[in-house]
Amino acid sequence: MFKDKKVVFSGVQPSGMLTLGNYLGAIKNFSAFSDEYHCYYCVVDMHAITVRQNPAELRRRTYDTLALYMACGLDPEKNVLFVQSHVPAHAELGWILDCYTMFGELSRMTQFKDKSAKNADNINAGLFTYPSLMAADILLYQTEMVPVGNDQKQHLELARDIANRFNGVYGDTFVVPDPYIAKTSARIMSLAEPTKKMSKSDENENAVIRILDDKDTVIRKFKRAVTDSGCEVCRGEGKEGIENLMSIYSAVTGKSFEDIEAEFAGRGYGDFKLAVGETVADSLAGVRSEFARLSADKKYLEDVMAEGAGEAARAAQRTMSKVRRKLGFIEPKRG
Ligand code: AQP
Repeated sequence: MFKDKKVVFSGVQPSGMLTLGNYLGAIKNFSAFSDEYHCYYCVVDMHAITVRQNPAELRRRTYDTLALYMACGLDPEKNVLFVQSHVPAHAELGWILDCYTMFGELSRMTQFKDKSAKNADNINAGLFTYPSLMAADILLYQTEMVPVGNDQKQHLELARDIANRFNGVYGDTFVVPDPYIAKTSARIMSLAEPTKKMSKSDENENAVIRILDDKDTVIRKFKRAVTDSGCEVCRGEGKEGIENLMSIYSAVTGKSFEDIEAEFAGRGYGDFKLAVGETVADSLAGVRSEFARLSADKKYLEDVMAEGAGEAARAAQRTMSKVRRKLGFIEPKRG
């Protein structure tokens, strides 16, 4: 499929119905790379089980996430779309990289601290070593660039450190990846608590816009969004709620913050919230209808998964042969 192109890799966990944060911070940017790069986009189900999942829901969300990738514009002819657990090399390299990742480094990861606080009864080893599996996901494909939201920046820096450490011991093995972080949509905040990131696993439905929410729901959630007691649409101390809505509106329309301030000068929050709601809902309408079409065809989704896993596994094997050789493992004879 690809020749002489640099590699892009990214993934999304099927840990809930995807949010506007996942869309604007990550998926919406994926298709921009499809022509110039070899793109691997993965549904990272192995990461999702670091938090307890209902098996039937995990299975359904894995299909749904793949369908959403395509509904958001990822053409399986131009991108390798696959499911992480279908390519066992992720787990294999994940273990190897665990042995090149320091306890102190993992202890400093803010996502581990946040998720341990949220899941105090299930602080498992996988939650702790999540970043070395994520490094494996990326390094397996000799990835140059990783489009992610701002919350993944720290994990990506660790992936770079792990790659450099391994390369330092064994000589050039892995490409050292760079993050690609969109400017205005890098961190979409919760509509209920605008100092907190919008997360798909948030239990408060009013805090989260789901990509598949219908128009009325989107508008209702934006109308309820927590703001402040003022009325001016602008950034400033204590205006995190309005700033979040401005970032969302800017990401969807391409307008600058100055243009948005001018457009809503003297019009109050009600008007602004309605405009954000309508604009977001309209921008997602095409994704919703395409998702409905694709998700009805399970056989097609399974064909895409199988094709993607085959292609990904071949690329992953090239890296694994190199890694095994460098480590001193005996390459197994293939029968
Ligand atoms: N609020 C956000 N703003 C911008 N980008 C975001 N991303 C997530 N939330 C926001 C980006 O979406 C991609 C996929 O995320 P993930 O599935 O790997 O897990 P996450 O970062 O932990 O996302 P969630 O929604 O918060 O999931 P849960 O609730 O399961 O933990 C990543 O590129 C991420 O940066």
